[in-house]
Amino acid sequence: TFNGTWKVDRNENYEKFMEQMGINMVKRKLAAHDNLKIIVEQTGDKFHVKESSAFRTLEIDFTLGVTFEYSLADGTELTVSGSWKMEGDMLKGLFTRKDNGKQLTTTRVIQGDELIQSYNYDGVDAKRIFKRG
Ligand code: MYR
Repeated sequence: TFNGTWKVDRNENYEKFMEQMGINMVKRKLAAHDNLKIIVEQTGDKFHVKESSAFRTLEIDFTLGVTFEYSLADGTELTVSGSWKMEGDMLKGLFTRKDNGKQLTTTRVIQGDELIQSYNYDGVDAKRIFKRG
């Protein structure tokens, strides 16, 4: 169900979230308009995600329940480590920042024709909402 091409359509509270993450203002302004696109290919419990944005292109492979590392697209050395699991129709990610040990949780769910990705870090929630591209 997550398979396909998804382009970010709008954000909710994403700048506040990035601020809480410690991303500086210039990068926040750029990241709020990064034209993020993800292409998701799921085969069983394995995912291949092609990410492209104004910042970079990247291919990520992960398996549900298996820890991997992911570096954020903001150009800093910010790296998280964690994993995704499936709960019903929802992808739930639990990641830990390598620099400070704080947790970042994120979920992906399909609602109608949209993919909603929610984020929580240090008490701040945000969403990025994607449409099929
Ligand atoms: C993927 O499934 O696309 C790869 C793994 C994503 C890990 C999610 C980590 C959260 C990214 C937060 C970006 C916030 C930038 C301040």
